Amino acid sequence: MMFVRFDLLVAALSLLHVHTWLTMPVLADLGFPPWLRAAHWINVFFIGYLMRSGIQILSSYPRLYWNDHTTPGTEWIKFTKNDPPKDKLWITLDQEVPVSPLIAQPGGKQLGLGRHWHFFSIIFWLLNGLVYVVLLFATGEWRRLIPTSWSIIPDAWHTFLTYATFHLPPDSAFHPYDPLQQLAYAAVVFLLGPFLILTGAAQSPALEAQFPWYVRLFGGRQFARSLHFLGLLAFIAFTIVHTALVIITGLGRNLGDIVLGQHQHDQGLAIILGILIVACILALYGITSWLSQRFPRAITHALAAIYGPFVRMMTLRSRSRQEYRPEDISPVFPVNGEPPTDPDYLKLLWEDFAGYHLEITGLVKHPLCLSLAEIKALPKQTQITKHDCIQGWSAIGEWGGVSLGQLLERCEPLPEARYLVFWSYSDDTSGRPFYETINLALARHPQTILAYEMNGQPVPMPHGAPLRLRVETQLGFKMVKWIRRIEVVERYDAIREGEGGSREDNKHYEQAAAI
Ligand SMILES: Nc1nc2c(c(=O)[nH]1)N[C@H]1C(S)=C(S)[C@@H](COP(=O)(O)O)O[C@H]1N2
Ligand SMILES: [Mo]
Repeated sequence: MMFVRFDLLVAALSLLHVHTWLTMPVLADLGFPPWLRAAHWINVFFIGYLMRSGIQILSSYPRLYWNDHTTPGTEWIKFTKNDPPKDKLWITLDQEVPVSPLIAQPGGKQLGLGRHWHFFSIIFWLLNGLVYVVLLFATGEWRRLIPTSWSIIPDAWHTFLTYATFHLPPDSAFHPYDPLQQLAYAAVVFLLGPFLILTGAAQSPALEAQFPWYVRLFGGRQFARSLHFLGLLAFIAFTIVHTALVIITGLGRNLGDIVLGQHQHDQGLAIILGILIVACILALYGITSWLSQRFPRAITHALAAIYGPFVRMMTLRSRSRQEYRPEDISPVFPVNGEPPTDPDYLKLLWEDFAGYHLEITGLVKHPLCLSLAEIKALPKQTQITKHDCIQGWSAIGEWGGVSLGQLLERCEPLPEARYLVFWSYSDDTSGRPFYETINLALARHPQTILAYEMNGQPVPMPHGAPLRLRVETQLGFKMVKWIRRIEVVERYDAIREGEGGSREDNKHYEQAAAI
């Protein structure tokens, strides 16, 4: 998708004489060609999904920050009154708020599904946008959109004053757009759109692991998240003003243009068709939200099947790593996941883990069983990295432990081995042992470690004592805490619900959580 050769595409289009029919009706009579009208409504459809699923994602941690520590109390805006208690252990999952399906896709506390809808829509929104921009330049339609003279600025100001004093510009001001409209549309297409793409990408842990400088350009992940949210607000504001002006300046005439291609056509018909299109779009949001709530697993699989290949295409395999400075370490590192209540674990905790053993079994030549002392005697690796929770918060910490790749070298996975299953002493939200899987490539990433130290101290109990996984290209939920044992397997579909982990089974998160 990223490798589209615009020059070749444009050349191919002109060879096919697409040029001639695409521009019909020609610019001179100010009609809108069919491709442009289609692109407009496809855009509306997917932007709606993006806004709705964006609100869904935000609601799982409805606080925004200008710093990557997301220290409680330092948010610049929040959409919840449920502040974390100061006097007892709280987990970030408690911060999630349910949202109405009227404004969110699919509504409720469905972060996992919200993300699937977001990623699915991005693909089609981008493809539609690409086709639109290519055709815009291939046909000369761009001349309507992109200002070619600086006089657009005073002209737009003049138009603004006209609207602001509750007047309408004269018909002669529309070519077919008035200067303010042209400027606003051009800014939305060529500035706001790209801005949302870039700030969205800056929130991906895999991207940050490969290109830490890129995320730093935006002042960090939380800065990017806040900017992404402001972009959403800008889009909502644009949608409101745009719709209002479409109605005020002549609904029949405007819908005539964007539905039928010509405002001279039957305006009554244009209004009926326009309302029908909008009603269909809204109905599809409703139906797909309902289906997502009713059949979450089927919808997850369907959406992931569509966007998965695109995500895999962009999967980052780089060896490069995050390395923050000691002064970057967060003052408070939030906790997520309820600690174990298993008597075996409590006994170990009581004895300061003297009796703890880590087992690595399954498809390996040499199964391992190591005490904590034996693990600590192995070469130690430390790293200062940013933890990205799927809910939206982040924190920087220093982790010390043993390279998982080295442990794998010692136990030698068999040729059919593909995944590692991490079993925890704690329970997940379904009341069964928490587990997660990662593939061998992730397990062998140079920054993947089993950590027994956090910020220079033994890992505190809430953060996963005595041993927790760190896999820095993934979202937080993959990093199993309170590890009981590791199993090497060929496939995970026979384990529990078969989705590849507790969060995948219960909350429909994705198995490879790199974004
Ligand atoms: N056993 C277990 N491990 C877990 C979880 C959990 O609920 N149980 N939560 C995960 C999630 S969602 C996150 S964000 C991180 C949080 O790690 P922290 O508590 O050290 O911040 O742990 C992950 N590991
Ligand atoms: Mo998380």
